[in-house]
Amino acid sequence: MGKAYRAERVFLRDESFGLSGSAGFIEALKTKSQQRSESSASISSAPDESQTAAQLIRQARGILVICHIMPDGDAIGSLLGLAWALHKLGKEHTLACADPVPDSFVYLPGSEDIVSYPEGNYDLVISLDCSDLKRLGVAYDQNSLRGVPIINIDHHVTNVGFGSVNWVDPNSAATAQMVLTLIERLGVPLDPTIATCLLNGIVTDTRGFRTPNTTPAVMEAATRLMMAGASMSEITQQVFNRRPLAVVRLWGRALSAVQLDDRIIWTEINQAMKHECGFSSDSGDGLVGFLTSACEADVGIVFTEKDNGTIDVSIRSMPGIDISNVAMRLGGGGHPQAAGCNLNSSLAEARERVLAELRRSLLEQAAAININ
Ligand SMILES: [Mn+2]
Repeated sequence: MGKAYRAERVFLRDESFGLSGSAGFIEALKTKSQQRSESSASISSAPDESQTAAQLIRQARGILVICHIMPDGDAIGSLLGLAWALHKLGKEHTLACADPVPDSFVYLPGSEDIVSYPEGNYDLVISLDCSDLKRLGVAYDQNSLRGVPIINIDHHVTNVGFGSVNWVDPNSAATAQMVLTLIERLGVPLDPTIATCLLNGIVTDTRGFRTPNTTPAVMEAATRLMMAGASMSEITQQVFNRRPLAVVRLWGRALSAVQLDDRIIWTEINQAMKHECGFSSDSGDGLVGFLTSACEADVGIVFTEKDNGTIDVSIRSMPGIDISNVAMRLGGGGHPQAAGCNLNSSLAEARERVLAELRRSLLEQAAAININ
């Protein structure tokens, strides 16, 4: 039994908090996080940043567009959606991502044009869906790009503002939603290709319109993209309903070894498991969401040993519990309910560090409600 368990029990037993069980605990955390997101709305960027971004793009001659390492559907969708718009504007551009495009997103037009090591002369860098410069990985070469202005377009609450222009909007459900605004500012008409890439970003980051940040504005953006020719059913089929047998087998192995303690559920994937299941890439996305669907858990974690020996940590939480700060303290980032980091350690060390940090954070969050 860890400290978080004991603290939560003491906390729930004290009726002065007016809570009557774990539902009350989550409700109280939810109110707290809503207050936080309301206050963060005032620091989110003014619409001016999108105008500045559009202006810089119009003036640029060679543009490097980059998304974060271990790209997800929003990173790839935003990258390609913007690329097709730049193509229509006749702008020279290169698309870069340090890691390969995951199998689920190879269907997006242009995915084969993304390179790991961009070569060329650029007078503008656009970073998409990335919360800090380190997460651009080898795709961003500090030496050759020294002095080149960076437009940082992102919706992560953990964004550190590393750009020359920082358009960071945590109220957007996906970076693709912001890229849609940018494309409209640039006056580029939508077409089915651009729309499919952007809708892919919105559908994946909202887990199929199921996350708490799925606002009417998100639905309105999705409607516009469908009206421009994107097929919701095809995207959903591609990104959620199909996976290789090797992945199904790997999930089976990982799920049979699942651990639960203090309403935290976790499992691990090591290199040997991947080899035995015939799994060849690093993309195990989706498992952590499934894990966190267990009624007995509030937080789910998957530890994956990558081919390069580092440990990828993927964390999800129930609405009302913020795990982005845990990921950030460990050098990663993300959203209140979906975050991650990459640790240079063994699987066992990563597990101890993350669980300790997470338990500390859950205690702090419980204490914050206690005070208010
Ligand atoms: Mn995103």
